[in-house]
Amino acid sequence: MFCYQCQETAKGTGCSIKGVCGKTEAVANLQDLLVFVLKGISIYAVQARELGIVRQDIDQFIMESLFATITNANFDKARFVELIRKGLSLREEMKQEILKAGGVIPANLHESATWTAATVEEFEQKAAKVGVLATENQDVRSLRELLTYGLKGMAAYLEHAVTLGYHDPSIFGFMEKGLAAVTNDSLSADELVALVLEAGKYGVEVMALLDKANTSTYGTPEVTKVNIGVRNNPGILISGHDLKDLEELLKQTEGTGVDVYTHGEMLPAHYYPAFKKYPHFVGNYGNAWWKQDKEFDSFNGPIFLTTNCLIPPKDSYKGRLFTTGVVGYEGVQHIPERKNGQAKDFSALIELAKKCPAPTEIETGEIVGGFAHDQILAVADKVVEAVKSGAIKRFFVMAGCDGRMKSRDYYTEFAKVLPADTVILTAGCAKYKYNKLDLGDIGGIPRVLDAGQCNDSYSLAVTALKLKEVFGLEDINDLPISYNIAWYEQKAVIVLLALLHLGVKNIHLGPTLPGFLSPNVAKVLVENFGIGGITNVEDDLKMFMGA
Ligand code: SF4
Ligand code: SF3
Repeated sequence: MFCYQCQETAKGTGCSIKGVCGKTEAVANLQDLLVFVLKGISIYAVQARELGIVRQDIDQFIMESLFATITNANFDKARFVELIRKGLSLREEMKQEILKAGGVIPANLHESATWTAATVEEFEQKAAKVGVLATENQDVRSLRELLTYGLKGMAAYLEHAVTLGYHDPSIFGFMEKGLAAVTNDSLSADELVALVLEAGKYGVEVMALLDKANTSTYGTPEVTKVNIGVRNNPGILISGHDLKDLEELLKQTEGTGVDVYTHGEMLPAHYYPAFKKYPHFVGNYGNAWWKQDKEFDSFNGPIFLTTNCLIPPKDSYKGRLFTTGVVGYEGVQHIPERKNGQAKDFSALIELAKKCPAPTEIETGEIVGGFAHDQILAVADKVVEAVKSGAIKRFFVMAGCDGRMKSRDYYTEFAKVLPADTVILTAGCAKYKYNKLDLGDIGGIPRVLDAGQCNDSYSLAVTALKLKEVFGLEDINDLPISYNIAWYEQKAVIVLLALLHLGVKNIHLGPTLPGFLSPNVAKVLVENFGIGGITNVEDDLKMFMGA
């Protein structure tokens, strides 16, 4: 195996024996083979699209499969075998559609479009040969993987929008174009760079689509205080990013005496009006994903993972863990998909919850969030005034992911030393590094403004664009906004590419730069976009404040 798609990759260069995330060699290889098969399907899908043929089921298969390969989503070997089998058969169907429409299948297609096999042994043999290292040139490999990881993040966000009934054929089209492109040896480095940047454009579009899906379905996020303590009833803990799963769980638990708590990236669900009406939707339990091995233990009741980030479960709570959608882990109960428009069935979780003790309290108090674009724009006058009067000197976008590494304490320290006339704009699970610090407010504007999940980084971009307009500036980079972003998995890659597309420069990425950036590709990002890493709190603060 060789995997370097996330920030915690072994030695910053690549996991080659077992994933730091817990992914086994067998699963890592099968994920590579699945992506290989998706590339083959995409080669046909691009040709089919030119002939006016679109197969929605195939588009969605590609999207879901890409999502399943993101960090901490699925560790279940059998699931990948099943997806590879289905992929091979859909690839054949796509090919037949082209032939039926009078299309001609070109000779010398990439192997991903022609290779086929049926047994798990054959899959495993092939899987070991089609991974990241199959591309020999370091820079080409780096660009191909950068694009692929951006597509994985895009697929994840698109899946949430599609679940809520929001589609955009052009995003599917780009995903397939990108996957087909990474098989094309005749593309130059410049052409690959152009595709990476184009991914950023679709990154903005997919986040806008998801924003529309979420707000049209569940209302506009409101400034909300979220309880972080517990009550005495049994509870179900829901984690991940899928709001539809939450909606159905809340409906089915109503009146059962079972409370519902959020964990990790589900925290922002509390900001949506549609979920406020449930009195048994109690609060948020715990912190970011990587603390789940302790927090799932002390929660005492069933835990429901709707998307990443899952970590290999401890035996002490494995029997209380449930997955759904693209998430999976061998031996963990999986809630099946919706059929014929029917809701998922959560009765197993509810019955189990009733037999479990109430959660053990690990914290008390409240945190505040819900500062998505509408809320910030509603107080835009106040914000503009505060900037003009000098009460707010600078905004710091500190969005992205949290993670295990000790070096991420940097972000807590950084938040603590930021001058009192600065405001943090956050989104994603990165917020847990500073959302429980008492950083106060500036004339009623809290110093940590949480927009929501990582996809709500879009909200931060909308806010920046609006401020640019209000201040009558030509360039988004003339705003008093600095970007000190923490990344971990591939959704952060698409968020980064989206910000680059919007023209944001001088983004600092930490705690380390991606292992998949070759020195030359990193140089392109530094020279064209001023991307940088982080050093230490003191020096970085001086640098950001322009001292
Ligand atoms: Fe390693 Fe990250 Fe890949 Fe897991 S996802 S195998 S930790 S690089
Ligand atoms: Fe976190 Fe996994 Fe990225 Fe959605 S839950 S931000 S890491």
